[in-house]
Amino acid sequence: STAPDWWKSAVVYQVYPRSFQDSDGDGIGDLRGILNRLDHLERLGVDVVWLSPIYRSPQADNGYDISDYQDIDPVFGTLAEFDELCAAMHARGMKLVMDLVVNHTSDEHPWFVESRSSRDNPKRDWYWWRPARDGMAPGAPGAEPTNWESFFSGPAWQFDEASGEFYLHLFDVKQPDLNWENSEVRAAVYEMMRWWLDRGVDGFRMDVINLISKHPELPDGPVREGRRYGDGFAYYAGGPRLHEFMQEMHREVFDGRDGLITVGETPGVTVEEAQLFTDPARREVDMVFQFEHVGLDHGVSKFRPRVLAPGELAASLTRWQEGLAEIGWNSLYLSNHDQARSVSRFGDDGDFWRQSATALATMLHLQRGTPYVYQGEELGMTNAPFATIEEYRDVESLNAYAEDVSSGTAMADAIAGLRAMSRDHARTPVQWNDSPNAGFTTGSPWIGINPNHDRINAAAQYDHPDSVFEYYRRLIALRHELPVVAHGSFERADAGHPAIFAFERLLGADRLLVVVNLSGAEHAVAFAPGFTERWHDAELLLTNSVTDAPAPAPGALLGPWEAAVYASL
Ligand code: ISL
Repeated sequence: STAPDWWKSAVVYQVYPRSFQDSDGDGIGDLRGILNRLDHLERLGVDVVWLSPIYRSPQADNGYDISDYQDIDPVFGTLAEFDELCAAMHARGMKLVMDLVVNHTSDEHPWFVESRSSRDNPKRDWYWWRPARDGMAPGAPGAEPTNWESFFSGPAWQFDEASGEFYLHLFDVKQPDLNWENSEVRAAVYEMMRWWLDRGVDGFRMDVINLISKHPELPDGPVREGRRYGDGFAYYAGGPRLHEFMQEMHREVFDGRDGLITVGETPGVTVEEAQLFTDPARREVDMVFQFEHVGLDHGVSKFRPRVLAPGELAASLTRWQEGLAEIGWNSLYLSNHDQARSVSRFGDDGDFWRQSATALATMLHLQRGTPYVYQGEELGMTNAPFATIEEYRDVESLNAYAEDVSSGTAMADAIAGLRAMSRDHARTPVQWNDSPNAGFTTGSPWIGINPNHDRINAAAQYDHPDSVFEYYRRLIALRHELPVVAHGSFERADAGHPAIFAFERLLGADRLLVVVNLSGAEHAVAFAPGFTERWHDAELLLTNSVTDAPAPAPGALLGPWEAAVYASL
């Protein structure tokens, strides 16, 4: 579709290529593997496929550390295979979105190799180089130019012996931050983006795009109790030139091109900032990934999670629905390659596995915004049962564990943190069937396959009306069929108990009522007086349960993780 806001009725599917499908037996997923699985995506009915990074990379952060933006990493394939994949997706009516990782490069990118080669290299200023603090010896504690902590533990600065200065890396030491203050950096990035669009891609998911403008004075951040390093977030996120850069990118790259979709990944973004990013009049991006709901269960840190109170998740999502109702647009997601599996984290992957996976999907897909399905979510894939540190692969997890252990945390507590929150839960291979390697590879998989693939897998779910997969299919079809799903307003409805998330979607005379029990206990529904009367002529459009109640009856009991959607169309 070429309507300017076609993406409002679209569903995006995220592929993490390393874990999707291996075609050559090296144990790592690849482009030909994706090509071989396009039937799955077409059957599900998604409109857009976003590929996590496949560019040439030393793979220090699984491809989020890029050493050549205009080539494919040999582990994934070749440019010719990429073109084949892109054409095959287009032939099936699907669009292809690339991951754009331009807050940082790999330290092996030629730009950085040049930049670090000497202080007077012309590319020195393409990255953030600073001397040690106040003439301190570079190895002395606190000699880093700022006290900022890296996202992946330890300081955000690395000393370079040869040139005698530190460089900034908000993520891994192999991910130096680009200096967007330098207009040559920006021009090089825009040129690369145009090259991909000319090649046929349909848009970008922009990695940590709210970090590209830093406060030029690089002030120290507050040090929380018990922490060694400071929190520089206020100075490296949402910086003074952020929206200038976004608008410049739009002018230089997107103006005059149709049918694209752009989504900014923006950790820590507020509703007000999200409006600035996504107000169409400002010409920045179509939507952003906000992080409020995936931070709710963080305790003193990500790896010390807390249990959510009933209603907390719904309250947060409601705030964003209301916050972007008039200006901007939401992206809707519960999982991605950085988050634990949603059914394990927000649902119940034991007794109520199918019921809670479908309840969460109902809640998400029927909100206003563009839904994102992360590979395996449509099968109800769960967290991995990894019990030892040797089973984990992710740099964030390994660093957090090492820091925990070196600071005296009991090993069992450190492992418990990973068991709940590691990014690796999202990265175990997609479970295609019940064969020993789940149909993912004929070789030895780069990360363990979840043993529950004997029970949770695609082959067991296709065409089974009660499966998680078929339920996702119906939800996706509803967005395509009913304009009220894509374009209706969102009105929260009070259903009595805080564990029940109920809302209406309204578009002209078309109305939907979504009622979801986000708990494993039965609750009575108690709508406000008059509400039930308004819905007495409704039809039951979809449910994950056996109920056949034609309309939401007052006092009706909603079973554990029961979801029901009523329509008056
Ligand atoms: O998962 C996180 C750590 O707890 C997030 O803070 C994550 O690092 C943040 O959302 C940024 O993520 C993106 O950029 C990272 C990369 O490691 C992630 O995979 C990517 O999604 C650096 O490129």
